[in-house]
Amino acid sequence: MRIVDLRSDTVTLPSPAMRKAMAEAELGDDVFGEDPTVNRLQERSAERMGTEAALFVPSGTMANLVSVLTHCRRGEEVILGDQAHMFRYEAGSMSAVGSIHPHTIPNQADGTLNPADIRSAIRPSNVHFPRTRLILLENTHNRCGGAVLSVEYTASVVALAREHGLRMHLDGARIFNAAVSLGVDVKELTRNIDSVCFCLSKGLAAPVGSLICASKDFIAEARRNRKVVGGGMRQAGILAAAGLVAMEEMVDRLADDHANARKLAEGLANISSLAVESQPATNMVYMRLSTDLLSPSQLVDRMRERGVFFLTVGENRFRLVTHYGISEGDIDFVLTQFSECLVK
Ligand code: TLP
Repeated sequence: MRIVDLRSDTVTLPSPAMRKAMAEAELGDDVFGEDPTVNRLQERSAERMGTEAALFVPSGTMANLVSVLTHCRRGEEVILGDQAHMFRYEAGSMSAVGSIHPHTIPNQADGTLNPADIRSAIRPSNVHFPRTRLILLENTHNRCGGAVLSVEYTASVVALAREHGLRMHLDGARIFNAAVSLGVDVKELTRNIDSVCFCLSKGLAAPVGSLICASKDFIAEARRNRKVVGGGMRQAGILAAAGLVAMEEMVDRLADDHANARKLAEGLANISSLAVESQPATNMVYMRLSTDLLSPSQLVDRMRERGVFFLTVGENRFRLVTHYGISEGDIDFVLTQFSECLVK
């Protein structure tokens, strides 16, 4: 049976070139800093992001947690969007592990935080209040439709942070999708940000891993915090090898995923019982069911029987993600299945 899995770009499988690189990777003990392949990946990542150094960690969740632990002490505060992945989907890690206080403000539909909201969230010095330490942005913004934050917007929030003596962290799990969508070098989107993390295991299709990119001093401290949360890996070069291939070979092709997402959104918008939220800027399509002839869970189940997988991410809200494993032909197949399921 034909399966088209649109649940996430995390379901991507490594390319043949990645498997070959993994099999042949030069290895060492990375906790001693002696894995040459990990070291190469870290150097290459820092170069790409325009930072002094980088650190390989097992997941995007750990990349965000280790970054926030490195910026903030107990009781300090992070300003972030109420739709931020780190707030909604990372098991409350900053408070669970770090005793760090999340201060949420509303995300706008385009994934931005309103500068006026950021300003009013910054705490004055007062013994009653937590100390504000960090502002966190997410680019692309997952729950805001895979939206892209622009170079100008990002720079304006960096300037605001500087004005108030605050630090900036960017959850750039899909920062390469943003750069490809805007047609800019990724460094434009990370300029002057204190810490940026990105994932190898989403659209870039490597099996495991994320990078934290920042100054040398920050990375030295982050290495300690990675150890605290058990993220020090040994012969991790076997994973880093796939990551190096991902960075070389998988970035430009993200444009194909974006084109497939647009095609999917256009096709779904033509089906009267579906309401697509907006034209996708990257690889995510969000939609709702606009009929009560069947329930949201029935739609998911019936489409699953037809070989089309996607996620429910709200009461009547679905997410469909294009990626390396999805071809243009798969999009045609998916559209046919939706039409048949909803028309019959
Ligand atoms: N997002 C996943 C899961 O939440 C399901 C997905 O399928 O989109 N930041 C952002 C913006 C993310 O979207 C994710 C993963 C993470 C961080 C965490 O990365 P991992 O899964 O590697 O811990």
